[in-house]
Amino acid sequence: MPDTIFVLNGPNLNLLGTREPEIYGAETLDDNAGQLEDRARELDLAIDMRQSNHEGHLVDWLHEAQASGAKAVLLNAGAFTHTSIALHDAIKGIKTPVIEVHLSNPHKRESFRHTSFVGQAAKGTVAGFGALSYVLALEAASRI
Ligand code: CA2
Repeated sequence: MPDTIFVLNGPNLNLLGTREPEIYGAETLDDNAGQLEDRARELDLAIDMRQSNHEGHLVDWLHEAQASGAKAVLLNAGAFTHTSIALHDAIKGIKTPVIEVHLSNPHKRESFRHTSFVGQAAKGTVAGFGALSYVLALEAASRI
């Protein structure tokens, strides 16, 4: 039975591929999931990929990751990254390692994206490589 990695995506990431391709790439979230599944199979891992526009769902899923024995969580919390103490506390509240993921590099963007409450609690961060950020984070998850 392969270990499972939760891949949690926050608000507006369901719109990927429809707007702002210069920032987020032209691929949809499903395209990204497909790429990730391919690499996961090679690493003998299973992916459980979800998206929600609701902060509480992401909190519940972080708790579920621990309860279900997932090996790690890849978390792109979208704009909640920069606002959510609840996600910060949820990450600190579980033992499952959480890797922060971003398509863009928030540090190259507006100053309001420079603070990450997720990153301050996460094991590490991969950002700025588009869909490849998720794959690189999966590599990290497979080694920790
Ligand atoms: O770069 C990332 O992955 C972000 O987490 C994406 C968030 C942004 O608020 C973070 O600062 C960085 C935004 C996701 C919204 O994605 C859209 C995609 C297409 C059209 C509209 C929004």
